[in-house]
Amino acid sequence: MSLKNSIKDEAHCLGFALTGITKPEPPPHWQAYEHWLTMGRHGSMDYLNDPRRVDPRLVMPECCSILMLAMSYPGPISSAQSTSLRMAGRVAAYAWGRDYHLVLPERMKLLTSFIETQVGRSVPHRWYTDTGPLLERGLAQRAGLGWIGKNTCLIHPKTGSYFLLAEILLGIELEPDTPFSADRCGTCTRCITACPTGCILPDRTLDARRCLSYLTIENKNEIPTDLRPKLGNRIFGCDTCQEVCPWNRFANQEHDPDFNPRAGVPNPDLVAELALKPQEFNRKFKDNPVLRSKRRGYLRNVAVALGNSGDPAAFQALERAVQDIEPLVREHAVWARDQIRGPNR
Ligand code: B12
Ligand code: SF4
Ligand code: SF4
Repeated sequence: MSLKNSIKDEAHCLGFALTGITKPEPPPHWQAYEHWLTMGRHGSMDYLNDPRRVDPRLVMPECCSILMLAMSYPGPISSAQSTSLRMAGRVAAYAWGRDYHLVLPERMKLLTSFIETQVGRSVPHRWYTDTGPLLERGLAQRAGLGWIGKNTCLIHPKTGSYFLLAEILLGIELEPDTPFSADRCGTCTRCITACPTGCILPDRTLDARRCLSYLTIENKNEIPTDLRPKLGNRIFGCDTCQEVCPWNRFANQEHDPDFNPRAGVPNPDLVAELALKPQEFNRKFKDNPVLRSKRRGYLRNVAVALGNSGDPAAFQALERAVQDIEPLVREHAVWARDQIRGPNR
């Protein structure tokens, strides 16, 4: 078996659903990324403004090949989106289990050791999953993992889009795979119609400043008041543009067990979440992606979701949160309380 095929086989054994090789050249459509930055559509994510993102050789000059990898997580269609709770929140499916920033590097470490054993010497390498200055979707498309849909997600015809990307930059030559050149979106526009804030743009990018994933995770400050009602009961991330995608309906639902939903994470009781003390929050979300939003970001979102419920049963919990130790939580709790009782009483 060729080195490339044995690496791919090992990657599958380690839980990667998709694999592909590409060259360390600027990804296709990198101009779209530069235009996106110029328009300020990245919001406060200043780390994205990094010239290395358009050229992987600036990240690792001795890189000869990039091994692109994808690992599946359970899609919201497959399990726990239904709940009998009166006021339940909704957490994006990628964040139901163990944090992928922990899971994927562990597997890439094992894969790199395997590669070095096969080659018989140490191989210069770097691995990333969301953590490096690379345009992962563009590189994955060129490595043959799928196409970039109108919702801007990378989609594979059999695996759908509920997966996370990672890559190992390698100092060895491997034959590149054929890019995934087809566009399987066709005339479909479901994601554009379903997006609650209308932030999906016609050039396969989106205005992150209006995306609920950005507003509930990356944004560390106040959520603009006109967008708060759009959150509905989403308290961490948003899956809407993937949930409506027909390619996810028939996708293979196998996923890595590390991403199995943890009890109380996918659809938590909003009133209970708003009462989480700092230590309780840290304990509940240990090794889970929600931890990265910190208690103040998470409770900010929970308060907005309770306000959006319009349910008087949320009133007392919000009254308590108006006294929270975090100013960010207090401000959103005041807004949410006013959604329920009206502002002037
Ligand atoms: C910043 C960021 C975000 C931002 C902005 C997202 C965006 N669409 O730009 C926010 C916070 C909103 C976000 C949200 C989410 N994210 Co995010 N995010 C990133 C990050 C760190 C950078 C993306 C980026 O550079 N955006 C700028 C745009 C311009 O670049 P791009 O997304 O790569 O888009 C390409 C297309 O626009 C394409 N293009 C432009 N014009 C054209 C024209 C044609 C014809 C074609 C084919 C392509 C094309 O070129 C661009 C450059 O290659 C990546 C990791 C990484 N390092 O790449 C993860 C990443 C994209 N996110 C990921 C995930 C899982 C999510 C969420 C699903 C999480 C959630 N459930 O809430 C949502 C999905 C929202 C969505 N529809 O994109 C995964 C995506 C996996 C996949 N299957 O695609 C990634 C790859 C992380 C990872 N390692 O797995 N994310
Ligand atoms: S993640 Fe939600 S808000 Fe963001 S583009 Fe998709 S549907 Fe719209
Ligand atoms: S919902 Fe339709 S248009 Fe949007 S990404 Fe999926 S197939 Fe493409």
